[in-house]
Amino acid sequence: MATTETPAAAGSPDSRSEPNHGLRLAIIWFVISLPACLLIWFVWKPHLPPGDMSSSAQHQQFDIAVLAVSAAPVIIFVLLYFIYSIVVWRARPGDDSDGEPIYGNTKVQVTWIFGTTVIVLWLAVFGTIELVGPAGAGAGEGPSPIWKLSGVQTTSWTAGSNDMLQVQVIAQQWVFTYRYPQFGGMESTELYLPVNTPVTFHVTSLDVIHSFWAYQLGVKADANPQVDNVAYTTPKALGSVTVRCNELCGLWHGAMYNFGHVVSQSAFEAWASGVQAKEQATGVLAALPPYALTYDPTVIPQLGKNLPAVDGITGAAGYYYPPGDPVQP
Ligand SMILES: [Cu+2]
Repeated sequence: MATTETPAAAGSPDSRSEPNHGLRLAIIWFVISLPACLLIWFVWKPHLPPGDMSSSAQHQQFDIAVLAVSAAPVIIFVLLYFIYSIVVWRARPGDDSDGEPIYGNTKVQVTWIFGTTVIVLWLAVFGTIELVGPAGAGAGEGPSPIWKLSGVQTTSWTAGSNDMLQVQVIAQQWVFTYRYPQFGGMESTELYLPVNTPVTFHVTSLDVIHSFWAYQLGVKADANPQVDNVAYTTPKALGSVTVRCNELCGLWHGAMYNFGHVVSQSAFEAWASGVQAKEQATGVLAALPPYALTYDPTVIPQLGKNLPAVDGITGAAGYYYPPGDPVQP
């Protein structure tokens, strides 16, 4: 490439003094990437799913925003290079010459290997830290996670303490029931949670596979029969939560949803003790199976008995495969 005087090169970029394409690309890339990242972080992030209603939701929102900020400059570079090539390096009319043969370019190769290595290592390190640091991804952490729990595991729960609230999520076709072992094992079809309280979900199923997805809490945990799937979160704001089944579980899977409420600690305590007292008085508590981390519907002593039906507060009591039921396993 000592000379550019050959007639065949007339009209091609070689016939002019080449601008520094690398520098040009870098400047354009930076000028587009910087505002894009700022927009993602400061404008888009507050609206990213699943919101910021719990500790796990906040961390998921943060993770998605960090990954978007990491991805944007890469995507911008790819598209920029694509457009720049079409505009600047396209063959001019009448130019039928071949491109110059190229035998490697150490600078490009080293840059490529270095750049892709940095990106992949960054994603691996960030992903690992974010799985461990903020106490899990919102599901599947197990009963004894490798990080320190943000509250104390106790057999009772009182407002204002650092006790972790235990909530058992019992899925069955096609309803979720919530059981509160620290309140006498009372059950409700409505999920109530106290704000700013670390919560342990024990998710299980009575029949087929389901999945407990409390969207705004950033919690999604598989509900499998005979399995106690543990997930942790801390609700950070008052409001309502959509709970959906996220595993195809039969005909009415799409209708398997209800709503949860994050309320103040005192309001929660009043509600939970109230339901407990009511279920004690009506005999629901006595009729429910003893609290366990998993339930086998075929060996529950109450099987087939007529459980007291009390409007609005009975849940898993609704259906435990009575004997002779055609779907009994
Ligand atoms: Cu389901």
